[in-house]
Amino acid sequence: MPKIKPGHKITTIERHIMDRQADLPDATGALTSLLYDIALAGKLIASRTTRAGLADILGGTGQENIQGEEVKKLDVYAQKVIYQLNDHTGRLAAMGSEEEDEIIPIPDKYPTGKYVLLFDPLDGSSNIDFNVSVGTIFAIFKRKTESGPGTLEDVLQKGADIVAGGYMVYGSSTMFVYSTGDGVHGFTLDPSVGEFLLSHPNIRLPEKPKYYSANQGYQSRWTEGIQRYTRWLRGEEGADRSLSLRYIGSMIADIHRNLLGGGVFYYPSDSRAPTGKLRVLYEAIPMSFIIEQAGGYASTGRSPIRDLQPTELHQRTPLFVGNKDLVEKAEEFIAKYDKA
Ligand code: AHM
Repeated sequence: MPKIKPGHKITTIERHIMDRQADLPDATGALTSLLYDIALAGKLIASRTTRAGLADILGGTGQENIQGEEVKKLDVYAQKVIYQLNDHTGRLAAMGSEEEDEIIPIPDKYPTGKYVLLFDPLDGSSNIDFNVSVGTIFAIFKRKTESGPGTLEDVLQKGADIVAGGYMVYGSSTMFVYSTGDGVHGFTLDPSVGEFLLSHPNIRLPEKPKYYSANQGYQSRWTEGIQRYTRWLRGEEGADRSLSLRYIGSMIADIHRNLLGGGVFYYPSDSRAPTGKLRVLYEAIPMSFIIEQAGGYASTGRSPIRDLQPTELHQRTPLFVGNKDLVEKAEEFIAKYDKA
């Protein structure tokens, strides 16, 4: 696991992002500032999630979001923080959030910019009441239209076109993990000074994976291909190794662990959810980008996530993400046993 050695120089997230900007001759600083504001949102959200058991913010708001799931109060807070830090900066043409049914426009009184920001403000929020790690996921694209308010065309982009993405995980420590296409870098929040410090430079998936992560409670709903694949991961079906099962049920935490320990996370389609559960734009694309930048691979089970062209804001997809050989094996089982 890549970790900073004692005595290594201390790099703040601001320094790290700025150093990367210096390598790009035509950079205007907009992306740098955007990433920095996302990190700031992460600090604000972390300060609430770590006090979730103390404040009167647990439980639902009584509203339902577009997915029909109960909205937790911390989701609402996280959504507001990210929006308010980004609506007026002139860097964005529009935003999209898992918590909002429509594209989020930039208010008329503020200028628009060249990027769009898509985010899941608090992934895994059904776990908050149980003190389980949750997180924020984000994806940044360049707008497609020339100017004016951002449109659906600007936000419905393929993973292959992502400019930057990553996540913040609010766990035993808060981490910010991001990529701008030159590898994956992880920072740990030092809460005593409020700074994200580089703790995991150039993260690469370990070559020998340890874990497989899926909700095996749904096994009876899975196709034959997925059931056989799962048995293969457990050392059956002709496999020459077996992996340990780890499933938190909070995607960021599951994928983050597998990023550092090696493994595969999958949330397939099943007889009740024919398109899977996870959202293309807010979950699959950014998490797949991180894993691929760390040397892994992400697939729908039949084709690369990065080639998937979303046609709806809240589109869902089956997702297989992790070490390349493990994800390719899923594609093999699906191609062999499941009808397209
Ligand atoms: P959410 O948007 O309600 O937070 O749902 C997304 C979460 C993921 O973090 C996680 O991987 C998955 O739902 C768990 O689903 P399940 O409980 O069906 O295993």
